[in-house]
Amino acid sequence: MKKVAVIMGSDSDLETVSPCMSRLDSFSIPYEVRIISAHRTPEQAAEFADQAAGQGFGVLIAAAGKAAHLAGILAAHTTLPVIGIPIKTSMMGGLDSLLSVVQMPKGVPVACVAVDGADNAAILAAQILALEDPKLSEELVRFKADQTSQILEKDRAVREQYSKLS
Ligand code: RP5
Repeated sequence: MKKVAVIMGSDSDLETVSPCMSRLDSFSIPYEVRIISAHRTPEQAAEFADQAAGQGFGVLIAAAGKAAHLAGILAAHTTLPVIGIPIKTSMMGGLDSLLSVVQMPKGVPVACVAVDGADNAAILAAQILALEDPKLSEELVRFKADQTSQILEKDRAVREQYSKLS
């Protein structure tokens, strides 16, 4: 199976990004984690993306906050799919990061998950890799079915506990 790169702009993003690694673990997807900054280590960002396809990566996940250009700079240097995670910020609650990730110019797409959406980034990466991996595809079907069962059970419990029918 191809690897996922989980790249963050700063070690201050690590706690927010860690659910991404947990979810990739749950699907037994191999991954590498890096701290590479679009602004502080721009050469490393370009070099990583330039070489990623040749090094066995299938999807790049890029988490960054504020002027969050990491996903964009990676996407500029690869044809692999890039998923951006906008990180919540103290000043604008992550709206700054969200717009920086999502407003890519025509020709250089980045898939953007929710602010702090590390878990969804991993699930989306799994869905991309599953296109060429029937076993992973089956795991995703099971994952969705489990999720549905859990919500149905919560619905049953809340109806039982709170409904007043007379
Ligand atoms: C971005 O700026 C990082 O991705 C981080 O979310 C934010 C703040 O970085 P630090 O100043 O905490 O290193 O580049």
